[in-house]
Amino acid sequence: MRTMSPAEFDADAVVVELLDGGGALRIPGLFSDQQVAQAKALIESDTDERAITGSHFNTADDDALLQRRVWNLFARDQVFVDMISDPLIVASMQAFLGTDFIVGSYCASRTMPGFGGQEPHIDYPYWDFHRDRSFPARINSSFPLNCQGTIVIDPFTVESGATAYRPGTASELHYPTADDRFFDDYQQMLGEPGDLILFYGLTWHCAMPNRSEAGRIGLLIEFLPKFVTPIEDLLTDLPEGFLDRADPVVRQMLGQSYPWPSQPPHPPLVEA
Ligand SMILES: O=C(O)CCC(=O)C(=O)O
Repeated sequence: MRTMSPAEFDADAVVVELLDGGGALRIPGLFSDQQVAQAKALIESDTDERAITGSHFNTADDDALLQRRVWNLFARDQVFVDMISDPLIVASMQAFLGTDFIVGSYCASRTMPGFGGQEPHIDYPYWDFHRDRSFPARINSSFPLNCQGTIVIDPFTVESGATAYRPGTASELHYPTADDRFFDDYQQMLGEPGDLILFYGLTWHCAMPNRSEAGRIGLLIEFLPKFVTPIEDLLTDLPEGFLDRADPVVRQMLGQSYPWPSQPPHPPLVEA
């Protein structure tokens, strides 16, 4: 996986790496120790043994207990809003998905010791591409409809189950099957707390088993072009007045700059 330090950041080079290179890229040390510690404390508290008896965890489902998620981090705390608004993230997504990109999902995933790993997959909006006839004719990988971001909170190591991926698989739109023998040939997105990893969601990937003694937290972001419907309802649980107080880029991420569907007369967008 290519590493690009914040000092050598180049948004056009990010695009080339995601589309024409291996499909994944790491920007080390983007977030401060303080941000990481704050995020970690909040997610650990939301996913500790007491919290998982709460309504959104299905305690009858072992997988859900071993991969614990906290959804809609916009609504959780300002630290998460600050992290997703990092200028290097914004510049990367503007270059990759267009200036009016939006966020489709922003959650934390904490895999616990004993977690068995995920099936290899590709991400929304392609995640049911195994039903390929439900997609438009001749859909292809020539331009992106998704970018995934992982903010590393706990060390992403081989032992803790850093995300596995098969470099180069984004060049062809194909949902991985057993015949692709993903686990015969993969690399892992290793990272340190505070790193950002970007990858194109067409790249075959999955969370790996957590064989360490500790939880492994990553903040998982899904970015989309302006016209793709988000997978997660990010608006309903926002605190009162959140959108009025939010920075323009956060409002844009939450779809507030895109006026359609609308009531007639349908507004044309005017260049700002
Ligand atoms: O947590 C990971 O390593 C990857 C997560 C992922 O791909 C997913 O939840 O769809």
